[in-house]
Amino acid sequence: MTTYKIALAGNPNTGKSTLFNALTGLKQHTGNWAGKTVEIAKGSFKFLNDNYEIIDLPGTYSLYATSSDEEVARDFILFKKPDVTIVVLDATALERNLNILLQILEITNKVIVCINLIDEAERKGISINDKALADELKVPVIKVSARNKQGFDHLLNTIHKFVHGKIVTKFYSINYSPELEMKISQIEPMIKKIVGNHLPSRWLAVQLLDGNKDLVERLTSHLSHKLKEGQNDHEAKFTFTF
Ligand SMILES: Nc1nc2c(ncn2[C@@H]2O[C@H](COP(=O)(O)OP(=O)(O)O)[C@@H](O)[C@H]2O)c(=O)[nH]1
Ligand SMILES: [Mg+2]
Repeated sequence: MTTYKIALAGNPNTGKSTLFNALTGLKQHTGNWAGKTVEIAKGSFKFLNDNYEIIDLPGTYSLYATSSDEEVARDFILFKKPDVTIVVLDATALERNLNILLQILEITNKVIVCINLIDEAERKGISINDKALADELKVPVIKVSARNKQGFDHLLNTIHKFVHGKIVTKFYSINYSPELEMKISQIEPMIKKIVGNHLPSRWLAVQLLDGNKDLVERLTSHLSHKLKEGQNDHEAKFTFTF
């Protein structure tokens, strides 16, 4: 039985924990992210002969890592490389939720969008064109109500297809200004030489151009740790303490 890793990410109050609880039931526990006071819940469930380990990341409005919550959410997606990151959006405030979605789509190409609180949206007369969003972003978009377990079959089957390679998605490239795009095209190949396909080189290029010093330090320690240990896997440094 293969175990796949799923991360739940999104703004606070979008129903991530409700979805997490509905999927995992009692198979869950909480712990702190290594060296941080940020609490994360971890749980598991089985579906069609596969085992899933699911992490309820702290809710954040961005991934700029200006708070511990944002740093933990970003580092998990970046270094733990979940097989799927489910970005949970609030159907009643979709526009406000798109910022975090785009940021995540620049960091990982393994995204399923889950539009939650669909019951509440329907009650308010809001209808969501999930197909248009899926076409635009080129990732699966599933409408659910975590509270009523509505849309779960669709969600679980999509996760199954995703981890078995039957759905393949790409990074979403935001087109920046010509000046920025030129700089990106100059430094991205150099970054790619160092990180290969392990880390998202275009996103890293943008972060470096943005002067994200914290990330440079993080990467330096990540890469030097990797060299020291002689390992090509990113597990050791970023662990949970339970
Ligand atoms: N109507 C409705 N409320 C929901 C749904 N999912 C979550 N909620 C409610 O939304 C609030 C925030 O949910 P929570 O899971 O704590 O969000 P989190 O901050 O993203 O973990 C709670 O009051 C939930 O009961 C849903 O599908 N429909
Ligand atoms: Mg929560």
